[in-house]
Amino acid sequence: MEDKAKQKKELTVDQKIRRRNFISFGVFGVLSAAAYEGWRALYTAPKEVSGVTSGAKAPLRKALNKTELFFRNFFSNNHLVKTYPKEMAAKQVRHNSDIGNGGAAPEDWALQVKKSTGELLNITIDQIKALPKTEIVFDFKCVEGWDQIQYWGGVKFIDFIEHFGLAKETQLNYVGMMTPDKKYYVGLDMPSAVHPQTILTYEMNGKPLPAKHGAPLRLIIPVKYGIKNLKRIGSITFGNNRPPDYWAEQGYDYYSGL
Ligand SMILES: Nc1nc2c(c(=O)[nH]1)N[C@H]1C(S)=C(S)[C@@H](COP(=O)(O)O)O[C@H]1N2
Ligand SMILES: [Mo]
Repeated sequence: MEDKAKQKKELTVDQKIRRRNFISFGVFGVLSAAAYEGWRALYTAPKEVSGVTSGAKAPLRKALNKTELFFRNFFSNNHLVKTYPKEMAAKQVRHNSDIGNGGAAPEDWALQVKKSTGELLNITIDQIKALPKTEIVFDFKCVEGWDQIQYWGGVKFIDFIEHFGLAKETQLNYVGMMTPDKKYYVGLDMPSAVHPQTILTYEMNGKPLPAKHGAPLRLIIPVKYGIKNLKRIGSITFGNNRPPDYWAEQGYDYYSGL
């Protein structure tokens, strides 16, 4: 009697296992079909046709555009470097190393920009000064351990980008900048380069930029340490690989963010 009952019970357990298996495989099948359908929907989705991102599948592009919007908002609203009133800016501005800084007079200077198509732009200082001016007073920090509140003026890098038709280049990961003699150079991640406080600078304390501070054009990038604030910019390039970086080659942090 007891044995039979036990046998019956075991059978029930066995049946239960079989039923579980059936359900598991059923669920697996349904999910697989759904995944396949999802993939097919994406595969057959129309490509985005407009502008710089044409070729990407539209639903994917939509997600990317969302991400971009998120970052734009993130940087413009939540990650601005602290600024100060002009009265607090140092009158005697500190001066540091001058690798690659100096050379031909501003009249003989031109900024060379290499587009992703390979096309070269030669931009004069007057063309840059004709764009809307932005000023900033912030705490400049050098990795050597000093900092100073300084007052700079120029054109926002993002305004420069838009004016000279370089929007497509901002889809790439990095910006590289070099002195005209290529002796000092920096690599910048794109989000920091297009940050609203990143400025191509031609004024200091409301006057033309002095030679020792990088005339006629230097970079002021408040989200980075001083080492990235290249004096006397000669060329600008864009790419997905890290551009060479003078101090990173000496073992300093490539990102050098604050
Ligand atoms: N061309 C060039 N840019 C440069 C440097 C340099 O040696 N050469 N030094 C960097 C460093 S380490 C700092 S702290 C700042 C100093 O800028 P300043 O001389 O205007 O204070 O410039 C940066 N940009
Ligand atoms: Mo520095």
